[in-house]
Amino acid sequence: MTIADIRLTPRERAAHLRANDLHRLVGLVEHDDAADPFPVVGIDAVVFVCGNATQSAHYFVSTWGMTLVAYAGPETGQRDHKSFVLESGSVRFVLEGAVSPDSPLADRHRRNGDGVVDLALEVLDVDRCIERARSQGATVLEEPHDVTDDFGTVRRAAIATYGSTRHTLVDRSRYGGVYLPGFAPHSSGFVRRPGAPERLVQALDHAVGNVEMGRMDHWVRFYNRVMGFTNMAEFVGDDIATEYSALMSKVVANGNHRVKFPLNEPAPGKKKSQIDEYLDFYGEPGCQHLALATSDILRTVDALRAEGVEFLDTPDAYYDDPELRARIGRVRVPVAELKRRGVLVDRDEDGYLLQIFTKPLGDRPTVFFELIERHGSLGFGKGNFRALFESIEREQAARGNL
Ligand code: TYF
Ligand code: FE
Repeated sequence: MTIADIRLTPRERAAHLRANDLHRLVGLVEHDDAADPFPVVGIDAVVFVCGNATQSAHYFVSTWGMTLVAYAGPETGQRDHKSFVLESGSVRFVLEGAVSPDSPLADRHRRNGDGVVDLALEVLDVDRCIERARSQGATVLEEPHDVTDDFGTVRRAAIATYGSTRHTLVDRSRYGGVYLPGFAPHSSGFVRRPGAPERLVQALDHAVGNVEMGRMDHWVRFYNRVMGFTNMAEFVGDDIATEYSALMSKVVANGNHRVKFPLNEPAPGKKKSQIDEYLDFYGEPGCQHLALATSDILRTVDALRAEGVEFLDTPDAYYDDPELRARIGRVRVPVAELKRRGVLVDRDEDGYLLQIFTKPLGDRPTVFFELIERHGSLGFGKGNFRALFESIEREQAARGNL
């Protein structure tokens, strides 16, 4: 079997992605599902709670070039809240906002602000995964059950992870509808103006969780035991924690590497950790950032900046450092092009990657996005941690939280 033979999801095929594209974009690899106790196909959807999902949907369409594909709300019989389903390449976001003042989502938003409530996973066998999860001590939030409409049946269940975040498990092998039963296809109403950005990102590379001090290894073991995820090479240990930033980080991944979950915890340092700032404002552990893979980070950053998206700045000194220049070597564009935009570069034995980080997306200093363009490297930008964390800390200080 070669990479070209890897089975793609219908959504990936609909997005005209090939296995080789996904290998390049997110490091997709071959994997034997038969030997896996908890075979995960990939991330089914990232579900957000929003203070105003109606307006956030406009933002993701007009600014991030996503496409609105489905909707559920009072008009479709879902009286409690509105749900907007947006896609870009194989990325799927679901934005949820309370309609009823009694909606649990209103309480959730009061607590966390805008944030990720669910990292839903597409799996091959919901019942088998739940059995495995339960036997390993996971909290089952929803038992396996079928949901059906004219387009078929989806089998679902859910387990709890860090904070109030959940992993809904979805088997959509018997379903042909646009998202889930209860959702209506949506194509009108959000008309893209000519020249507006379109499909700026192609895939979800990783989703990072921030957990409390001393809890990182607990959650690494949770993903090891419950989901059979393995630890990726890139760990950030005491060196990073003590020298210039107060955090520790480890990464777990599923067998095919479509799902990569770095987990951060605050570490004692001279200053208040950026992870503590997140925990203070989110109110509990939660998803810190989503890394979105693009095949052209320069075009993507330019388009987003033109729409008003703000990125962390990188000082010129980063690009002028001879040590870094030597380590980076040759990349696909002149370094001046990266410098102009503040795009970071990291290289390891497998290749290099380009990355840049947005400022927090909502009102609270919590969730943000990363753009990543991989060229062989399967890392997470470890070489950039110093420059990145110094930039994050400048923002943290500007907010009065350092
Ligand atoms: O996902 C990662 O590991 C990188 C770097 O607070 C990173 O994107 C790590 C911790 C953090 C911000 C970025
Ligand atoms: Fe990241």
